[in-house]
Amino acid sequence: QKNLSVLSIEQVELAKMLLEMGQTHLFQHWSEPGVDDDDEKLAFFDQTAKLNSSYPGGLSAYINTARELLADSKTGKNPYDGFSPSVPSGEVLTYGDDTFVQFEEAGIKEARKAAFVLVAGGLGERLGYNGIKVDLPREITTGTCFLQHYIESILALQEASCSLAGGDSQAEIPLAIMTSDDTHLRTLELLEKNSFFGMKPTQVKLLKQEKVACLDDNEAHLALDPHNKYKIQTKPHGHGDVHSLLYSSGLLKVWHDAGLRWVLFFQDTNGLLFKAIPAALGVSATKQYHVNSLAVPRKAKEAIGGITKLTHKDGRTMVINVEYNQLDPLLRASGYPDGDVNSETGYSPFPGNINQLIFEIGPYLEELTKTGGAIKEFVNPKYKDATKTAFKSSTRLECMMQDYPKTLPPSARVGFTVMDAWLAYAPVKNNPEDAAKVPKGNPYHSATSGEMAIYRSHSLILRKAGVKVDDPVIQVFNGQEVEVWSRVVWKPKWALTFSEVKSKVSGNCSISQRSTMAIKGSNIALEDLSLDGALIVEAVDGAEVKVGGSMQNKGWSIENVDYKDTSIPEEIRIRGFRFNKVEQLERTYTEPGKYSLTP
Ligand code: UGB
Repeated sequence: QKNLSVLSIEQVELAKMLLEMGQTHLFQHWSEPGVDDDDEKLAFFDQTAKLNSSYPGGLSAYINTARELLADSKTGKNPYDGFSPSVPSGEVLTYGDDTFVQFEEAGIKEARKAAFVLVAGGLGERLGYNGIKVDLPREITTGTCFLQHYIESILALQEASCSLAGGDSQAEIPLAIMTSDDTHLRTLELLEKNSFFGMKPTQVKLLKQEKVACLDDNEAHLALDPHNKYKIQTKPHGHGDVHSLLYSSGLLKVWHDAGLRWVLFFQDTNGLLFKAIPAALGVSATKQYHVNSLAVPRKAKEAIGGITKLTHKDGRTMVINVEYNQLDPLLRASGYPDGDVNSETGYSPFPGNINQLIFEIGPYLEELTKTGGAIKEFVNPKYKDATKTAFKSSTRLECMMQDYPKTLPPSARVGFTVMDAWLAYAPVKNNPEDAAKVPKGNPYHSATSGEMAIYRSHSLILRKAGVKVDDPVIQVFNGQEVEVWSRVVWKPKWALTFSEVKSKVSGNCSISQRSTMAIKGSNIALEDLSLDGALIVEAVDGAEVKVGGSMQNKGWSIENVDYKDTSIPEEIRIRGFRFNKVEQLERTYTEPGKYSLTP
């Protein structure tokens, strides 16, 4: 039998601290020391040590903050007390104009000094998908999953940036992925099974976030696990953990010492994000922003945070994301009786935060050295009744990565960049049932809309580059009415920027609405192509392919599927459609050389 005498001094000190902080209930059911000192009790000490070390300031700081926040919540204190909201001004970009093209160029130049951080610790409860979200296909024309697309985008940026720097730069853009117990193993498996989708394994670092202790009441008594009374119940702390992890793992310092200048944060299921990265990074570099948040026009009450300027009575101001459930009450309490409403533009005057953040590494590391990566937290207890004395179930502190600027001094350069939603934002967050209930005109943020948005974006970009792309038709899938454009997709290495797209399209090109086109290769040029059907072209690096002429075939038709039909794989039925691949022209070029593909 094991004995509690094996405990380290730190573990004993930690237990003393818990007793002093009013947490005796954690031990009350324990037998005398020396009796029944079994594995469960030892595991309790291991767990508390872990909870203590993974939280900046340790468990005592966690309990103190929890008491303060729970007291504020009980009295109904407004977290924005003393602040009044107003519409901030930021960089508003128009896709394809000269300014946009210049920003894209500046961004590509900077990319080799960037590191990417994907926050992928969330289970996606709103989507209700059984797997990890980064394993979902971004679109089913090629079947490429989100993680593969993200990695291919970063590799394409790396290559474009290095060749702009003269080709002699060997920069590798690092990718860190924040996982959690819910996603870690499956993320690692996905990467390993697919040889890291072409990245060097050393280029990718997984940082696992830990859950935090649950709280039973307003006194911040830590909650015991209902199934194991020698274990503290834990729940996720939120994506804000990414800052303390980058700091405590030492990774941020490694990047800084390697001369990197930017860190870009992004979320698990936005299939359009990388269309916005070059220009947004260009804005950061040109405007020398310490913090740059990407935003899109936002419909009032849409479930994404609003970027807001907050001015305090004492004169302090900050530009910050105000979460969707707080923006409306804040406005109502500040002299806007109608709350969050659309203006004459049809959108809320507060741009929508898409949680794509670009930080300059130097000032970021300096700040984290002071804070250890701790950022402002919040608590959201569900009370049993209006006396607010008891909770329906245990709660915990939470934090969001976009709250980082809240602790910055006024001298920090915090800006934001607004881009068209059709270009930059198509998250997959809602299950079909909830998406079908979204008020008409507001985005569904579902697997259906997420995929259709990719086709729309590619079609619109081609149109801007001079290709005649037919208008979309309206169709209903899983109860959601969406625009169906030609199913056009290309690999990131084909084109990252508008200039690159334009350089690969020439003459009179046209694509009919019923067409499908997948371009999988970097050197594929479209010249006088008229497509009415399905065309799939793949080419290795070094193969130069010219595609042109009038191509017609039966193509791929779209079939409705019902999300309730469990005979169909989940990743398909959540989008409400699949393709019937009747006929296509498909060519794969495996050897370097010059080729011409005509009907
Ligand atoms: N995530 C983690 O990595 N760990 C966690 O503990 C939790 C989440 P959600 P949310 O873009 O539409 C955000 O749940 O938090 C990852 C912004 O706060 O999809 O409801 C998770 O894996 C909001 O302002 O989103 O809302 C995922 O990649 C708005 O911008 C990411 O964090 C909204 O996103 C986001 O998690 C949006």
